[in-house]
Amino acid sequence: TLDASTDGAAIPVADISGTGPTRTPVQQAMELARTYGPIFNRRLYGRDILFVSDPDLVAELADEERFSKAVGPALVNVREFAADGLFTAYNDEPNWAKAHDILMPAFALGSMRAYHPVMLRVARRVIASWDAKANPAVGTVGTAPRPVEVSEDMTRMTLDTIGLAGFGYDFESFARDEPHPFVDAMVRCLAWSMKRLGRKPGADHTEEDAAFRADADYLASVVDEVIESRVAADKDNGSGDGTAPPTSGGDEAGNAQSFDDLLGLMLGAAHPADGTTLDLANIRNQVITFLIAGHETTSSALSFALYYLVKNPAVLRLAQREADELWGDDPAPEPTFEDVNKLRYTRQVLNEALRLWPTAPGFGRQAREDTLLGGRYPLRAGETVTVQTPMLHRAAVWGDNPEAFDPARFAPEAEQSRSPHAYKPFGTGERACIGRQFALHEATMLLGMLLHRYRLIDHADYQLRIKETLTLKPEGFTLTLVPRTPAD
Ligand code: MNH
Repeated sequence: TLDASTDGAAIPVADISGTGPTRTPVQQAMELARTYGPIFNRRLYGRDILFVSDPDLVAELADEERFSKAVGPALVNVREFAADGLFTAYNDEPNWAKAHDILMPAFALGSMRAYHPVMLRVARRVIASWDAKANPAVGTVGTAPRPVEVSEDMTRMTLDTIGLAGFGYDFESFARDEPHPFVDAMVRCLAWSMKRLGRKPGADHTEEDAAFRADADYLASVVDEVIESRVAADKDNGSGDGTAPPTSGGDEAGNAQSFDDLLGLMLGAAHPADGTTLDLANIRNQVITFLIAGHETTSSALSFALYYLVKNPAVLRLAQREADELWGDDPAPEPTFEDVNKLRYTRQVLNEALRLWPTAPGFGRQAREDTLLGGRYPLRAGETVTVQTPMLHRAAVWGDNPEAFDPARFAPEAEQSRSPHAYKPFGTGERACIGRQFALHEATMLLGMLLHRYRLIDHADYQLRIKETLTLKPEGFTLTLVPRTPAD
């Protein structure tokens, strides 16, 4: 395939067949990049993945005239349960453009205003849960605060948010001691998709595949419940045409949803150009796609941000000061939509966390025609390249100490002087993340509220351990909390 026998330059080959796949292929590929450089072929049992992390090469890969999204081997596996949903649809599958056009208005900047009340309502669930652990109940005075499981609680928050904001469905994750079963089944489906990439030819995987099928069927059954509960609510509202918002009477926080949420759009809206709607099979695929894409990566981004904050007290101080400037000593402020946009430094904290650990740690691009990447690496039409974002985000343009956590890298002046192609946590081009503003609004608000309210105590001197299931998340990260006083 790609070697010095062509006219182009040789691409190093890192053959890992001897050691076999690991449980942490992303971190392993980062090590390989440190050895082999910013372009290399990782070979496993004769199958190659071409990794690229050089900003100039990535700038080329981002050129939509020459390259487009590749649904690479990992996403082909995800298609087993998300099929032609937005994330995993092939570029030329008609349902991609159709769903994209119908759903885009729900992700325009202005729509975030409509999601704000729901996001706030769920943020308050985190605080109620953390308060209970920070302040041991009366009668237990003197007992130590109980630790919170950070990744699990961030997942409760983001799952409830996408459920309510997208579909008017309440997963009620904070009322459960264990994560909602949807989360476990989803994580196993993602892990199956990842492990399947490392299969040794000829080995028997019947059992794993049967377990995967059962999980995928369960996910589909949750989706059916989400859709059915909406259709039932619409009937109760006397509309019956699928277009009525789910909570037209307003929810417990008194915020009426006056816009069509994702499900409302999909069930009711006609395509702006041709007047057709999405079919039910595709709507199911979109619901499962949004329930997964809409919570898993945002949750982990928040967990990484909290991890770096407790390890960097000076940064934590700055972020706390920003929240304090907005909300003063009020222990229970009512953040407005505008407030969240003012949390600039807090947003930089999230950007920086996503630089070091982009929670969707790569994306695929494919050549539209035969081409030479960087003027020297030959690629054939259709050939897939994986942009290795964790290493792109540590390239020389990030300075001498790329491992240092420093949100000042995302100050406006710093951003202007850096190539936009050095930072791609949300992918690129027309297939880039549709939920970016949604994720950042939700995460920035919660982070601001948490920092304003609590002192975060790294009681166990947590050492970062990253769990990989296609996505990345800190594993076993716990904190204890002490309510802040004005003196803090
Ligand atoms: Mn999201 C695509 C990362 C939050 C819904 N997302 C992508 C891609 C990346 C990504 C990278 C591009 C993948 C590719 O090129 O193959 N997404 C993130 C990260 C966060 C995130 C790091 C949070 C932080 N994403 C969200 C949220 C939603 C969402 C929140 C929904 C509410 N993302 C999507 C969808 C796509 C996508 C849908 C596919 C878009 C398309 O191809 O049209």
